[in-house]
Amino acid sequence: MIAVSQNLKGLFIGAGFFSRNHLHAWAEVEGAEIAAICDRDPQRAEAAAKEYGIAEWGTDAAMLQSGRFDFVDICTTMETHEALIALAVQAGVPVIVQKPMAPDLATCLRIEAQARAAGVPVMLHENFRFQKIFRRLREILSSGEIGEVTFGRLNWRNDIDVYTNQPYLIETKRFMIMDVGIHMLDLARYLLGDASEVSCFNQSVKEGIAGEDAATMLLRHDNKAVSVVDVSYASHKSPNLFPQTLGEIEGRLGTVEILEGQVLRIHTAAGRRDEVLAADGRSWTSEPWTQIQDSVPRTQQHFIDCLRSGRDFETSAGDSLKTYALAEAAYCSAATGRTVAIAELVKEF
Ligand code: NAD
Ligand code: 89Y
Repeated sequence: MIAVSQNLKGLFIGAGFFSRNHLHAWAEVEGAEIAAICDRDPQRAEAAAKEYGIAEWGTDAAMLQSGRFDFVDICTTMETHEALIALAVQAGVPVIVQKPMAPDLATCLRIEAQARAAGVPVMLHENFRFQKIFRRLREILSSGEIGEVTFGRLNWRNDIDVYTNQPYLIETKRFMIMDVGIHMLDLARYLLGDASEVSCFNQSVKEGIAGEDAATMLLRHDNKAVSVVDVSYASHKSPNLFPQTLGEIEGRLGTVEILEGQVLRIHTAAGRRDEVLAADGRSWTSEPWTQIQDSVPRTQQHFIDCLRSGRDFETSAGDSLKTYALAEAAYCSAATGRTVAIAELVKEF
Protein backbone atom coordinates (compact mmCIF):
# COMPACT_ATOMS: atom_id res chain seq x y z
CA MET A 1 0.00 0.00 0.00
CA ILE A 2 1.27 3.49 -0.83
CA ALA A 3 -0.47 5.86 1.60
CA VAL A 4 0.43 9.40 0.62
CA SER A 5 -1.72 12.49 0.33
CA GLN A 6 0.06 13.81 -2.77
CA ASN A 7 -0.33 12.50 -6.30
CA LEU A 8 1.75 9.44 -7.08
CA LYS A 9 4.44 10.38 -9.62
CA GLY A 10 4.79 8.19 -12.67
CA LEU A 11 7.32 7.64 -15.44
CA PHE A 12 5.72 6.92 -18.81
CA ILE A 13 7.71 4.78 -21.28
CA GLY A 14 6.82 4.49 -24.98
CA ALA A 15 5.46 7.52 -26.83
CA GLY A 16 4.12 5.62 -29.84
CA PHE A 17 0.73 5.04 -31.47
CA PHE A 18 -1.39 4.08 -28.43
CA SER A 19 0.34 6.39 -25.93
CA ARG A 20 -1.96 9.38 -26.57
CA ASN A 21 -4.83 7.42 -25.00
CA HIS A 22 -2.81 6.69 -21.85
CA LEU A 23 -1.54 10.26 -21.62
CA HIS A 24 -4.99 11.84 -21.99
CA ALA A 25 -6.27 9.32 -19.46
CA TRP A 26 -3.52 10.06 -16.91
CA ALA A 27 -4.69 13.70 -16.89
CA GLU A 28 -8.07 12.41 -15.61
CA VAL A 29 -6.87 9.80 -13.12
CA GLU A 30 -7.30 10.86 -9.50
CA GLY A 31 -4.29 10.50 -7.23
CA ALA A 32 -1.58 10.28 -9.88
CA GLU A 33 0.32 12.26 -12.47
CA ILE A 34 2.98 11.61 -15.09
CA ALA A 35 6.19 13.36 -13.98
CA ALA A 36 8.44 12.30 -16.88
CA ILE A 37 8.25 10.58 -20.24
CA CYS A 38 10.79 8.35 -21.93
CA ASP A 39 11.11 7.11 -25.51
CA ARG A 40 14.27 5.89 -27.17
CA ASP A 41 13.29 8.22 -30.03
CA PRO A 42 14.08 11.71 -28.64
CA GLN A 43 11.72 13.50 -31.03
CA ARG A 44 8.77 11.41 -29.86
CA ALA A 45 9.66 11.90 -26.19
CA GLU A 46 10.07 15.66 -26.54
CA ALA A 47 6.92 16.12 -28.64
CA ALA A 48 4.77 14.13 -26.19
CA ALA A 49 6.24 16.04 -23.20
CA LYS A 50 5.26 19.32 -24.88
CA GLU A 51 1.80 18.18 -25.96
CA TYR A 52 0.82 16.75 -22.56
CA GLY A 53 2.62 19.31 -20.38
CA ILE A 54 5.06 16.80 -18.87
CA ALA A 55 7.98 18.53 -17.15
CA GLU A 56 10.78 16.10 -18.04
CA TRP A 57 11.65 13.79 -20.94
CA GLY A 58 14.47 11.34 -21.69
CA THR A 59 15.55 8.48 -23.96
CA ASP A 60 16.98 5.97 -21.49
CA ALA A 61 14.62 3.89 -19.38
CA ALA A 62 17.35 3.73 -16.71
CA MET A 63 15.87 7.05 -15.54
CA LEU A 64 13.42 4.72 -13.74
CA GLN A 65 16.13 4.08 -11.20
CA SER A 66 16.43 7.70 -10.06
CA GLY A 67 14.29 7.06 -6.96
CA ARG A 68 11.83 9.78 -7.99
CA PHE A 69 9.01 7.61 -9.34
CA ASP A 70 6.13 5.90 -7.51
CA PHE A 71 5.09 3.89 -10.58
CA VAL A 72 5.91 3.29 -14.22
CA ASP A 73 3.49 2.93 -17.14
CA ILE A 74 5.10 0.82 -19.91
CA CYS A 75 3.44 1.35 -23.30
CA THR A 76 5.94 -0.37 -25.59
CA THR A 77 5.56 -3.54 -27.67
CA MET A 78 5.80 -6.96 -26.06
CA GLU A 79 9.42 -7.85 -26.95
CA THR A 80 10.68 -4.99 -24.75
CA HIS A 81 8.61 -5.74 -21.64
CA GLU A 82 10.88 -8.24 -19.85
CA ALA A 83 13.89 -5.89 -19.82
CA LEU A 84 11.84 -2.82 -18.87
CA ILE A 85 10.00 -4.62 -16.06
CA ALA A 86 13.36 -5.94 -14.80
CA LEU A 87 14.58 -2.33 -14.48
CA ALA A 88 11.45 -1.44 -12.50
CA VAL A 89 11.83 -4.52 -10.30
CA GLN A 90 15.46 -3.59 -9.52
CA ALA A 91 14.31 -0.09 -8.61
CA GLY A 92 11.31 -1.33 -6.58
CA VAL A 93 8.89 0.69 -8.74
CA PRO A 94 5.32 -0.68 -9.26
CA VAL A 95 4.43 -1.35 -12.91
CA ILE A 96 1.43 -1.09 -15.20
CA VAL A 97 2.35 -2.62 -18.55
CA GLN A 98 0.42 -2.85 -21.81
CA LYS A 99 -0.74 -6.20 -23.11
CA PRO A 100 0.63 -8.55 -24.31
CA MET A 101 2.85 -9.23 -21.29
CA ALA A 102 5.41 -11.07 -23.44
CA PRO A 103 5.51 -13.18 -26.63
CA ASP A 104 5.41 -16.55 -24.82
CA LEU A 105 4.38 -18.12 -21.54
CA ALA A 106 7.96 -18.92 -20.46
CA THR A 107 8.83 -15.20 -20.53
CA CYS A 108 5.60 -14.29 -18.71
CA LEU A 109 6.44 -16.81 -15.97
CA ARG A 110 9.95 -15.31 -15.58
CA ILE A 111 8.59 -11.75 -15.41
CA GLU A 112 6.00 -12.68 -12.80
CA ALA A 113 8.42 -14.73 -10.67
CA GLN A 114 11.01 -11.94 -10.57
CA ALA A 115 8.44 -9.29 -9.64
CA ARG A 116 6.87 -11.52 -6.99
CA ALA A 117 10.26 -12.38 -5.44
CA ALA A 118 11.05 -8.66 -5.18
CA GLY A 119 7.56 -7.78 -3.91
CA VAL A 120 7.01 -5.34 -6.79
CA PRO A 121 3.35 -5.10 -7.92
CA VAL A 122 2.78 -5.54 -11.67
CA MET A 123 -0.57 -5.02 -13.42
CA LEU A 124 -1.41 -5.75 -17.04
CA HIS A 125 -3.10 -2.86 -18.84
CA GLU A 126 -5.94 -5.17 -19.97
CA ASN A 127 -8.51 -2.55 -20.83
CA PHE A 128 -11.22 -4.53 -22.64
CA ARG A 129 -12.68 -5.84 -19.37
CA PHE A 130 -12.87 -2.18 -18.27
CA GLN A 131 -15.18 -1.30 -21.19
CA LYS A 132 -18.52 -0.17 -19.75
CA ILE A 133 -20.41 -2.93 -21.54
CA PHE A 134 -18.33 -5.68 -19.89
CA ARG A 135 -18.47 -4.07 -16.43
CA ARG A 136 -22.30 -4.06 -16.79
CA LEU A 137 -22.37 -7.61 -18.17
CA ARG A 138 -20.26 -8.81 -15.22
CA GLU A 139 -22.78 -7.15 -12.84
CA ILE A 140 -25.68 -8.94 -14.53
CA LEU A 141 -23.89 -12.31 -14.31
CA SER A 142 -22.95 -11.73 -10.65
CA SER A 143 -26.56 -10.82 -9.80
CA GLY A 144 -27.58 -14.40 -10.69
CA GLU A 145 -30.22 -13.19 -13.15
CA ILE A 146 -29.28 -15.75 -15.82
CA GLY A 147 -28.12 -18.39 -13.36
CA GLU A 148 -24.96 -20.45 -13.59
CA VAL A 149 -23.13 -19.73 -16.84
CA THR A 150 -22.98 -22.70 -19.23
CA PHE A 151 -21.85 -21.29 -22.59
CA GLY A 152 -20.19 -18.19 -24.05
CA ARG A 153 -19.31 -16.84 -27.46
CA LEU A 154 -17.06 -13.84 -27.88
CA ASN A 155 -16.11 -12.61 -31.29
CA TRP A 156 -14.03 -9.79 -32.67
CA ARG A 157 -14.14 -9.84 -36.43
CA ASN A 158 -13.43 -6.79 -38.57
CA ASP A 159 -11.06 -5.52 -41.23
CA ILE A 160 -9.66 -2.39 -39.62
CA ASP A 161 -6.39 -1.44 -41.34
CA VAL A 162 -4.38 -2.22 -38.23
CA TYR A 163 -1.15 -2.32 -40.27
CA THR A 164 -1.00 1.45 -40.86
CA ASN A 165 -1.16 2.43 -37.17
CA GLN A 166 0.70 -0.62 -35.86
CA PRO A 167 3.11 -1.68 -38.65
CA TYR A 168 5.09 -3.96 -36.31
CA LEU A 169 2.16 -6.40 -36.51
CA ILE A 170 3.08 -7.26 -40.13
CA GLU A 171 6.29 -8.89 -38.86
CA THR A 172 4.87 -10.38 -35.63
CA LYS A 173 4.95 -14.20 -35.71
CA ARG A 174 2.49 -14.61 -32.83
CA PHE A 175 0.12 -11.99 -34.12
CA MET A 176 -3.66 -12.22 -33.75
CA ILE A 177 -3.93 -14.28 -30.57
CA MET A 178 -1.38 -12.06 -28.82
CA ASP A 179 -2.80 -8.81 -30.20
CA VAL A 180 -6.58 -9.14 -29.73
CA GLY A 181 -7.04 -12.80 -28.79
CA ILE A 182 -5.43 -11.99 -25.44
CA HIS A 183 -8.14 -9.37 -24.74
CA MET A 184 -10.81 -11.97 -25.61
CA LEU A 185 -9.20 -14.68 -23.45
CA ASP A 186 -9.08 -12.25 -20.53
CA LEU A 187 -12.75 -11.42 -21.15
CA ALA A 188 -13.63 -15.12 -21.34
CA ARG A 189 -12.04 -15.64 -17.92
CA TYR A 190 -13.69 -12.47 -16.54
CA LEU A 191 -17.13 -13.57 -17.67
CA LEU A 192 -17.02 -17.39 -17.47
CA GLY A 193 -14.19 -18.09 -15.02
CA ASP A 194 -10.84 -19.86 -15.43
CA ALA A 195 -10.42 -22.39 -18.20
CA SER A 196 -8.40 -25.58 -18.36
CA GLU A 197 -8.44 -26.85 -21.98
CA VAL A 198 -8.10 -25.17 -25.39
CA SER A 199 -8.54 -26.21 -29.02
CA CYS A 200 -7.59 -23.76 -31.74
CA PHE A 201 -7.35 -23.31 -35.49
CA ASN A 202 -5.31 -20.41 -36.86
CA GLN A 203 -5.51 -18.80 -40.30
CA SER A 204 -3.28 -16.39 -42.22
CA VAL A 205 -5.77 -14.85 -44.62
CA LYS A 206 -3.98 -11.68 -45.70
CA GLU A 207 -0.89 -12.26 -47.81
CA GLY A 208 2.49 -10.95 -46.72
CA ILE A 209 2.13 -11.13 -42.93
CA ALA A 210 4.38 -13.19 -40.67
CA GLY A 211 1.73 -14.58 -38.32
CA GLU A 212 -1.94 -15.54 -38.10
CA ASP A 213 -4.58 -12.85 -38.67
CA ALA A 214 -7.50 -15.05 -37.57
CA ALA A 215 -7.97 -17.63 -34.83
CA THR A 216 -10.90 -19.73 -33.60
CA MET A 217 -10.56 -21.05 -30.07
CA LEU A 218 -12.73 -23.42 -28.05
CA LEU A 219 -12.32 -23.31 -24.26
CA ARG A 220 -13.46 -25.67 -21.51
CA HIS A 221 -13.95 -23.68 -18.30
CA ASP A 222 -13.45 -25.06 -14.80
CA ASN A 223 -17.22 -25.21 -14.09
CA LYS A 224 -17.61 -27.21 -17.37
CA ALA A 225 -18.96 -24.17 -19.26
CA VAL A 226 -17.75 -24.00 -22.86
CA SER A 227 -16.83 -20.88 -24.81
CA VAL A 228 -15.98 -20.11 -28.41
CA VAL A 229 -13.62 -17.19 -28.88
CA ASP A 230 -12.85 -16.02 -32.39
CA VAL A 231 -10.80 -13.13 -33.69
CA SER A 232 -10.06 -11.88 -37.20
CA TYR A 233 -8.64 -8.85 -38.98
CA ALA A 234 -9.77 -10.33 -42.32
CA SER A 235 -13.55 -10.13 -41.91
CA HIS A 236 -15.08 -7.77 -44.47
CA LYS A 237 -18.42 -6.24 -43.52
CA SER A 238 -20.13 -2.93 -43.93
CA PRO A 239 -20.23 -1.11 -41.62
CA ASN A 240 -16.88 -2.26 -40.29
CA LEU A 241 -17.53 -3.68 -36.79
CA PHE A 242 -14.23 -2.43 -35.28
CA PRO A 243 -13.82 -2.29 -32.26
CA GLN A 244 -16.90 -4.17 -31.10
CA THR A 245 -16.77 -7.50 -29.33
CA LEU A 246 -20.04 -9.35 -30.01
CA GLY A 247 -21.45 -12.64 -28.78
CA GLU A 248 -23.53 -14.07 -25.99
CA ILE A 249 -23.39 -15.65 -22.58
CA GLU A 250 -25.89 -18.39 -21.75
CA GLY A 251 -26.87 -19.42 -18.25
CA ARG A 252 -29.23 -22.02 -16.79
CA LEU A 253 -31.94 -19.33 -16.40
CA GLY A 254 -31.37 -17.03 -19.37
CA THR A 255 -29.04 -15.50 -21.95
CA VAL A 256 -27.33 -12.17 -22.45
CA GLU A 257 -26.57 -11.23 -26.05
CA ILE A 258 -23.82 -8.70 -26.78
CA LEU A 259 -25.10 -6.91 -29.86
CA GLU A 260 -23.91 -4.22 -32.27
CA GLY A 261 -24.08 -0.67 -30.95
CA GLN A 262 -23.10 -1.58 -27.35
CA VAL A 263 -26.42 -3.27 -26.62
CA LEU A 264 -26.93 -6.00 -24.03
CA ARG A 265 -30.12 -8.01 -24.70
CA ILE A 266 -31.17 -9.94 -21.61
CA HIS A 267 -33.51 -12.92 -22.02
CA THR A 268 -35.04 -14.50 -18.91
CA ALA A 269 -38.31 -16.20 -18.01
CA ALA A 270 -39.62 -12.70 -17.20
CA GLY A 271 -39.16 -11.62 -20.83
CA ARG A 272 -36.59 -9.68 -22.78
CA ARG A 273 -35.03 -6.24 -22.29
CA ASP A 274 -32.28 -4.20 -23.93
CA GLU A 275 -29.70 -2.11 -22.14
CA VAL A 276 -27.74 0.35 -24.28
CA LEU A 277 -24.37 1.49 -22.98
CA ALA A 278 -23.60 5.09 -23.91
CA ALA A 279 -20.12 6.48 -24.57
CA ASP A 280 -18.66 8.57 -21.73
CA GLY A 281 -18.42 11.67 -23.96
CA ARG A 282 -14.78 12.64 -23.51
CA SER A 283 -13.40 15.48 -25.66
CA TRP A 284 -10.30 13.51 -26.72
CA THR A 285 -12.05 10.36 -27.94
CA SER A 286 -13.25 9.81 -31.51
CA GLU A 287 -14.97 7.12 -33.55
CA PRO A 288 -14.37 4.32 -34.21
CA TRP A 289 -12.02 4.18 -31.19
CA THR A 290 -14.30 5.62 -28.48
CA GLN A 291 -15.27 2.29 -26.87
CA ILE A 292 -11.60 1.37 -26.42
CA GLN A 293 -10.48 4.88 -25.45
CA ASP A 294 -13.16 5.20 -22.74
CA SER A 295 -11.83 2.06 -21.08
CA VAL A 296 -8.29 3.41 -20.64
CA PRO A 297 -8.93 5.91 -17.78
CA ARG A 298 -10.90 3.22 -15.91
CA THR A 299 -8.00 0.77 -16.28
CA GLN A 300 -5.42 3.28 -15.05
CA GLN A 301 -7.66 4.46 -12.17
CA HIS A 302 -7.97 0.81 -11.05
CA PHE A 303 -4.15 0.56 -10.98
CA ILE A 304 -3.80 3.71 -8.85
CA ASP A 305 -6.70 2.84 -6.53
CA CYS A 306 -5.18 -0.60 -5.88
CA LEU A 307 -1.70 0.82 -5.31
CA ARG A 308 -3.09 3.31 -2.79
CA SER A 309 -5.33 0.84 -0.97
CA GLY A 310 -3.12 -2.25 -1.14
CA ARG A 311 -5.84 -4.23 -2.96
CA ASP A 312 -4.86 -6.79 -5.60
CA PHE A 313 -5.15 -5.72 -9.23
CA GLU A 314 -7.84 -7.59 -11.17
CA THR A 315 -5.27 -8.23 -13.88
CA SER A 316 -2.12 -8.65 -11.81
CA ALA A 317 0.79 -10.38 -13.53
CA GLY A 318 0.07 -13.42 -11.34
CA ASP A 319 -3.59 -13.61 -12.31
CA SER A 320 -2.82 -12.88 -15.96
CA LEU A 321 -0.54 -15.94 -16.18
CA LYS A 322 -3.79 -17.90 -16.48
CA THR A 323 -4.72 -15.84 -19.55
CA TYR A 324 -1.26 -16.20 -21.12
CA ALA A 325 -1.37 -19.95 -20.48
CA LEU A 326 -4.58 -20.08 -22.56
CA ALA A 327 -2.84 -18.19 -25.38
CA GLU A 328 0.14 -20.57 -25.23
CA ALA A 329 -2.22 -23.55 -25.25
CA ALA A 330 -4.01 -22.07 -28.28
CA TYR A 331 -0.73 -21.83 -30.23
CA CYS A 332 0.20 -25.34 -29.12
CA SER A 333 -3.19 -26.68 -30.22
CA ALA A 334 -3.00 -24.90 -33.59
CA ALA A 335 0.47 -26.39 -34.17
CA THR A 336 -0.39 -29.95 -33.12
CA GLY A 337 -4.05 -30.29 -34.08
CA ARG A 338 -5.11 -31.51 -30.63
CA THR A 339 -6.79 -30.14 -27.53
CA VAL A 340 -4.21 -28.83 -25.06
CA ALA A 341 -4.72 -28.89 -21.29
CA ILE A 342 -3.24 -26.00 -19.29
CA ALA A 343 -1.84 -28.60 -16.86
CA GLU A 344 0.49 -29.80 -19.66
CA LEU A 345 2.09 -26.34 -19.77
CA VAL A 346 2.18 -25.25 -16.13
CA LYS A 347 1.95 -27.48 -13.07
CA GLU A 348 0.39 -24.80 -10.88
CA PHE A 349 0.13 -21.02 -10.79
P1 NAD B 1 4.54 1.76 -30.98
O1 NAD B 1 5.60 0.94 -31.61
O2 NAD B 1 3.78 2.72 -31.84
O3 NAD B 1 5.15 2.60 -29.78
C1 NAD B 1 6.08 2.06 -28.88
C2 NAD B 1 7.07 3.17 -28.52
O4 NAD B 1 7.93 2.65 -27.52
C3 NAD B 1 7.95 3.61 -29.68
O5 NAD B 1 7.90 5.03 -29.79
C4 NAD B 1 9.36 3.12 -29.28
O6 NAD B 1 10.39 4.00 -29.72
C5 NAD B 1 9.24 3.11 -27.77
N1 NAD B 1 10.17 2.16 -27.12
C6 NAD B 1 10.34 0.83 -27.40
N2 NAD B 1 11.26 0.29 -26.58
C7 NAD B 1 11.66 1.28 -25.74
C8 NAD B 1 12.60 1.33 -24.68
N3 NAD B 1 13.29 0.25 -24.28
N4 NAD B 1 12.79 2.51 -24.03
C9 NAD B 1 12.09 3.60 -24.41
N5 NAD B 1 11.21 3.62 -25.43
C10 NAD B 1 10.99 2.46 -26.09
O7 NAD B 1 3.55 0.75 -30.25
P2 NAD B 1 1.98 0.98 -29.91
O8 NAD B 1 1.17 0.66 -31.12
O9 NAD B 1 1.81 2.28 -29.22
O10 NAD B 1 1.74 -0.23 -28.91
C11 NAD B 1 2.32 -0.27 -27.64
C12 NAD B 1 1.69 -1.41 -26.85
O11 NAD B 1 0.31 -1.10 -26.66
C13 NAD B 1 1.72 -2.77 -27.57
O12 NAD B 1 2.03 -3.77 -26.65
C14 NAD B 1 0.32 -2.94 -28.13
O13 NAD B 1 -0.10 -4.30 -28.21
C15 NAD B 1 -0.48 -2.21 -27.08
N6 NAD B 1 -1.77 -1.70 -27.58
C16 NAD B 1 -2.83 -1.89 -26.77
C17 NAD B 1 -4.08 -1.44 -27.15
C18 NAD B 1 -5.23 -1.65 -26.21
O14 NAD B 1 -6.38 -1.37 -26.52
N7 NAD B 1 -4.98 -2.15 -25.03
C19 NAD B 1 -4.24 -0.80 -28.38
C20 NAD B 1 -3.11 -0.60 -29.17
C21 NAD B 1 -1.86 -1.04 -28.76
O1 89Y C 1 -3.82 -3.73 -31.07
C1 89Y C 1 -5.21 -3.76 -30.87
C2 89Y C 1 -5.63 -3.71 -29.46
O2 89Y C 1 -5.06 -4.24 -28.54
O3 89Y C 1 -6.78 -3.01 -29.34
C3 89Y C 1 -7.15 -2.43 -30.56
C4 89Y C 1 -5.92 -2.54 -31.46
O4 89Y C 1 -5.14 -1.38 -31.37
C5 89Y C 1 -6.29 -2.71 -32.91
O5 89Y C 1 -7.19 -3.75 -33.06
